[in-house]
Amino acid sequence: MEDDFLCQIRIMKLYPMPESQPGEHKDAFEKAQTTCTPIVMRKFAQDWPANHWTWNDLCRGVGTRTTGVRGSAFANGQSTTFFPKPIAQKPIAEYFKQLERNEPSDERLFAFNLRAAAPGLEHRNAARFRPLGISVAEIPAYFFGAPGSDTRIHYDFDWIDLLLSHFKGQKRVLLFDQNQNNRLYQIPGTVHSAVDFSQLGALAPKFPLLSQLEGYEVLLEPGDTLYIPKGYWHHITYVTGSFSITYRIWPKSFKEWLKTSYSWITGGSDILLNKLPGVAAWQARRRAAAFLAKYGQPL
Ligand SMILES: O=C(O)CCC(=O)C(=O)O
Repeated sequence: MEDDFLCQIRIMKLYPMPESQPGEHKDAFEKAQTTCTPIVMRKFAQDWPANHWTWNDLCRGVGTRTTGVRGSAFANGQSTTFFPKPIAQKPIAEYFKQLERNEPSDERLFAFNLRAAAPGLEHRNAARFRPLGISVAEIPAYFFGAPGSDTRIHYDFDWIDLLLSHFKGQKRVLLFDQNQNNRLYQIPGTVHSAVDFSQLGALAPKFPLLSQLEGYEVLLEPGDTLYIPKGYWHHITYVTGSFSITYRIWPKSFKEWLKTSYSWITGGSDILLNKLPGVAAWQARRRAAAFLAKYGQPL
């Protein structure tokens, strides 16, 4: 993983994420949101219940429930709303124990509803954002990962501001703004890049524009909250077994509401359409042709 990290900083230009310390968060966040610049608010979620759960609390909370764990598998040509498919079914507590032992693997829980799986734990945090002057949707979207697993680089299709609060171990996050779309080899009509960031060493010669890429890099520690402005690409590498929860900030203006609602409608139709026979393959062919026309190389 260290090699992967060194490889990323060698290939592209990565700046340290702007950050704020306790006591500075409100002003720093307001400025960040106004300028659409990311910021890591150190220790913002330090006092949240989730920051005090032990792996045992989590295991007890989920009891004997099982779930499908997802892998880091990277495949091109997926639809905009692509959701990684489970690679194995297993008892959730068994998976948490693997994370506690820091066993390297590809296994992740992506946008996982821990509130449904462990209803006895305290999941409500929306009110904790009020000091920042914002309101967030109380959706329990948790992200768990084993050391070495990664979340494919993408931006969220609903074009909304995100707050990622992190717990337990460490994860490394890279962020890139929308000016970097071409340098990231965005697959036309999707929120995905053609570049598998976990294989950069091998892939860099195939994607020369990566050398012009500029973005931010941060190592999240337990209790940190990262503000990811709408449209920012994110790539996440789990350094140790850890988890986060992401909150979506309700849009403030009518125009923003329209854009987010439109994205949900188009995203929802995309999911439904892709279930029809032949549609996913037809869309993949169209995207491959558009990619070839744009970058002069096959997807
Ligand atoms: O932390 C992760 O693994 C993924 C987070 C993410 O993609 C999101 O919050 O949109």
